[in-house]
Amino acid sequence: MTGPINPGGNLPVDFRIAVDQTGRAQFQFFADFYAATNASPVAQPVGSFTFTTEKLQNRVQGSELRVLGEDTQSSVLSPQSSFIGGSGLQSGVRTAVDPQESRRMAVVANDYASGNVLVKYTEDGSSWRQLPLSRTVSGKTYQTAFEPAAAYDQHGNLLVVYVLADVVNNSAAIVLSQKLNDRLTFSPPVALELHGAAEFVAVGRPVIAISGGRPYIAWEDQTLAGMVHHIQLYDLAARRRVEIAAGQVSHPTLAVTTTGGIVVGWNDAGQSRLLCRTGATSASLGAPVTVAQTALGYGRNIMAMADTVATPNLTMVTDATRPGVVYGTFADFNGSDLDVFFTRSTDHGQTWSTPLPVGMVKTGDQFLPTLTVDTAGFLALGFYDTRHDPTGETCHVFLRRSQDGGLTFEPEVQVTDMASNTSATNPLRSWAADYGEQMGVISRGKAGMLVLWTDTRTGSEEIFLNTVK
Ligand SMILES: [Ca+2]
Ligand SMILES: [Ca+2]
Repeated sequence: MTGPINPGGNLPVDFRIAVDQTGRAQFQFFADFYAATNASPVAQPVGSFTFTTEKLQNRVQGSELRVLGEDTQSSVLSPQSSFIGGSGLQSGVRTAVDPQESRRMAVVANDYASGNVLVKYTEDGSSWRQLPLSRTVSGKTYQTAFEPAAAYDQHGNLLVVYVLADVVNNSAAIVLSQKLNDRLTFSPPVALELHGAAEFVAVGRPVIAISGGRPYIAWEDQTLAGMVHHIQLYDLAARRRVEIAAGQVSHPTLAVTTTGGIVVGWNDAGQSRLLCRTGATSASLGAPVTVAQTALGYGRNIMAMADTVATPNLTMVTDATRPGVVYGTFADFNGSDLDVFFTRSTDHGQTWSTPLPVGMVKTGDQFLPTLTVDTAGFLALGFYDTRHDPTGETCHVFLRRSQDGGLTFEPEVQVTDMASNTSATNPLRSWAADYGEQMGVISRGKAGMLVLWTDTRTGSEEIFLNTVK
């Protein structure tokens, strides 16, 4: 461009860059500026500039670019507030965050009054939209939907897996529904495993993780005749289902690497050990290896949960900033109460470190842990904890964070300012699910963490949220 610049004046410069509609990755461009004076037509360099940008959404082609460093906005949310509430019980929260745009997040939970799975998602980190997912698959509408889990793929599409079941006739399905990046609604669910009433097969606890554009889903199923349990893995891109384990097995967890590698973990309750299988693809998974021995078996009764047992609840995640590293967390019985442990692998889950306790205080029961790692490599680990209650009946939620890949942890943070109670002393608790087996943590680098848990303070169990900087 050309134009006169008077002494002390300025000349606005603008330029346009076209971005592929599917391109969501960060990119940089470089510009060198030259100026020439009237006296000397030879251009002299003025300066070199580097711009780092990313495209926020695919919705409008070629617009909404922003310069990194301007992202000082963080979620403005009232602390200790109900996030997914309403009449009846809400629990079983899980979370997902878009790996390329951490302001795009989703929270999924059970809503027992309606029998629906609820999804609440945000595109900008501040305004949220909530909707129920369909209970109809293959022309049949089921009585209840529950146990959702969610993940974003590299295009920004949001995938949710959950269970559909008819209690009266034992028919059940594992289904998948997805919201495309630029849509407001979810697709009708498709069944990954479906059993009619006469089959007497129960399915549950689906988990989902996406790697290199390949969604993987794991779940457990159980033939009621003979009580044989299986851990199943479904490779959506290959349309391949793999039976991972059989026996007294439960609680699958799934971690994937950025290069497509898979780690599937589960509780081998019959042998009181946590196992995993790992491989470069779903067709090349190795033999089971031991993540940790436990003293919990399937689980153990604790005062804080009157109706369900505290299980190890193994959760595994990979760290995209540290190739080959996988983290695991689980609860175990120490002879008098429960503690939460952390273990890590540096070889894609082939071998695991000696588990170390996570809580800075081991008094009381620490249980139902969850673990997350963000794209900056910040690791956050949350759990329920009865330490403040000598009776072991009421719980708070605690959080610990590591910025060095789990080698050291920052001091723990108490997330809750009021205790919750799903012990026998609370007649308004969830008599079926207590806390619903899950809590949720989203880590967003230096923007902090969102912690979601099941809270009973209002007298009508619901999902609460707090932000931790
Ligand atoms: Ca303890
Ligand atoms: Ca409620």
